[in-house]
Amino acid sequence: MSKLGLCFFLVAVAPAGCTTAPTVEPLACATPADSSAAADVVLTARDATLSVDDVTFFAWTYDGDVPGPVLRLALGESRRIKLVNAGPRPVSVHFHGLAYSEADDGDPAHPASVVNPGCAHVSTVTATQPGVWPFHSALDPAVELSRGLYGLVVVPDPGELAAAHELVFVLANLGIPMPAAVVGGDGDPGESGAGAPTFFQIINGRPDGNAKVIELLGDQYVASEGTATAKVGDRVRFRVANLSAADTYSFHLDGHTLPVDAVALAPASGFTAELVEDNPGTWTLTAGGSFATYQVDP
Ligand SMILES: [Cu+2]
Repeated sequence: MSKLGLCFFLVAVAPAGCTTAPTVEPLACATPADSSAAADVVLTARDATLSVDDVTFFAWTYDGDVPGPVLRLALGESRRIKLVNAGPRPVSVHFHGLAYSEADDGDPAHPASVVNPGCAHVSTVTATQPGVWPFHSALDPAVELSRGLYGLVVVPDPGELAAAHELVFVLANLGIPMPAAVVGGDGDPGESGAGAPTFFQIINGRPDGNAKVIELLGDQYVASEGTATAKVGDRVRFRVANLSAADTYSFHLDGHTLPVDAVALAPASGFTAELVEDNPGTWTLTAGGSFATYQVDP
């Protein structure tokens, strides 16, 4: 086909112009049957822009937000977890603390679990020990974690008492912000951002006191805007995890004594702490350079 003919053809299908016409071959799906397979949980990888104050983040996400979902599995329970890739680049999911077969590892050495754009993969995981366990994409974890591609699995200890409030705090950093004006630009806008900060410490996906509230409601963890609250006399359980790629965070809650006052959390580690609330006030919960607010009513 002549160059002119090709250009005419492209104009016909793409009115935006015929300057560049990338002919990208779709990548094959490693596990094509998984696209229509049943699952207990579906995670959808997709890009999202998150705006906080005057800064916009170009994030890579599970299910459109950072952090991704917080799942709850009973000890001994197995789940089929389907990762659907609605984003533009390969993605995976790699679980900590759960049992799974080698093919579901999610790293590049296990190609069945690498999910190309438009594809899906079902992993079967089993909760074999109580804990607060991260999951994340493991194709280039340092980059993927700093973009937001992570979530949590909570496996409650069967001996735990019922709590009035169970609050989740995910400590992390989001490394690639951009000014709002860059959103929608050509190429990968996340790489732009002259004059913008280049690094944010975040709690529940947001910097500087904007932490989302992630709370157990019934048997699901639900994220919302606002302030985490409890009242005097409530049993309050905290699930805390560090999803940064390389930074250890010191987690501290003002006005309260958790089992240890400041918990040093290495990357990819988590803990559970609880208390019976006895100290009314508006308290600050700090980790690294970020904070969240926790309000205790009398
Ligand atoms: Cu990991």
